[in-house]
Amino acid sequence: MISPRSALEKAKLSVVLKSKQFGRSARFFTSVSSTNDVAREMARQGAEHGFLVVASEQTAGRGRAGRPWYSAPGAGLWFSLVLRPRMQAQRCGLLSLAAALAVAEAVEKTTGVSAELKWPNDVLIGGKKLCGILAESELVGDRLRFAVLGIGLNTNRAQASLMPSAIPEAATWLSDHVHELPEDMTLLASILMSLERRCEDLEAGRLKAIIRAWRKRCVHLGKAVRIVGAPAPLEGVAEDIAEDGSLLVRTPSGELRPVVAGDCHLLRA
Ligand code: BT5
Repeated sequence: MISPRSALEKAKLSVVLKSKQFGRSARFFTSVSSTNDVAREMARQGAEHGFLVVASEQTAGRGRAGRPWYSAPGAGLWFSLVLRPRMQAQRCGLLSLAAALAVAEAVEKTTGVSAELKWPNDVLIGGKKLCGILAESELVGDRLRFAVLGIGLNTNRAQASLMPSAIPEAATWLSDHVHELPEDMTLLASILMSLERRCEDLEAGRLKAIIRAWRKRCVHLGKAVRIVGAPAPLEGVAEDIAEDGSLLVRTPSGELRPVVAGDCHLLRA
């Protein structure tokens, strides 16, 4: 459903957005199941690179591996972009890394609050999760047809109290850290512009710039971690992030193991 409020938000975005393509075409909804599902459908119908889908509320927002993503009305920015990047399908994993970096940069720019990164796709403030990213792609043979990049960023905790009781303890909201929240559309525009620049870096093969910026913000480099959800659980010291986006973990036996997917938990010990 598209409401008058959605139309107003869309108009506000068009005033502040200075991107080339990202968010130039957009659909705003009051409530959808998942903006990733809507964006995927639109991509199949031909939506262009940078097409934006925004919703005030998601009734079935999801994270990786089918995990739920709580997306109450007005409690955050819930949106997805259709991407048709000029890059090989196997590089798609880098999209969520680039996106997490872009969100951290935009949050800092609009609020002055430092944001950290946790491999592979979390943006944190004070060690708690502010934003999660879900990149999904559709292939034709081994060629990338399109990718959908979904971003969920918690803004207003007061609205989150409307959510089901199962709000994750490790979650945080921008409102926990700033006196005055930026306007949603100012924040969204800043994310879209930062994301467009980082996607251009990816397409041009400027991977070093992305990885260098990641290392600076990454909360667990040099620390003991446990990786779960990879083919087998793994413990060791998170030593570096490789140019293909994998996390390099030094195991107790001294071996350096690249991890391409999974969840990374900091070990206190
Ligand atoms: C993610 O998955 O972090 C990806 C989240 C992507 C959400 C966006 S919203 C727009 C678009 N449409 C969608 O349907 N999805 C995308 P993952 O790393 O698997 O983390 C999921 C875990 O984060 C859950 O199991 C919870 O523990 C936690 N979680 C759920 N909702 C949260 C929230 N609002 N804030 C912080 N943590 C949350």
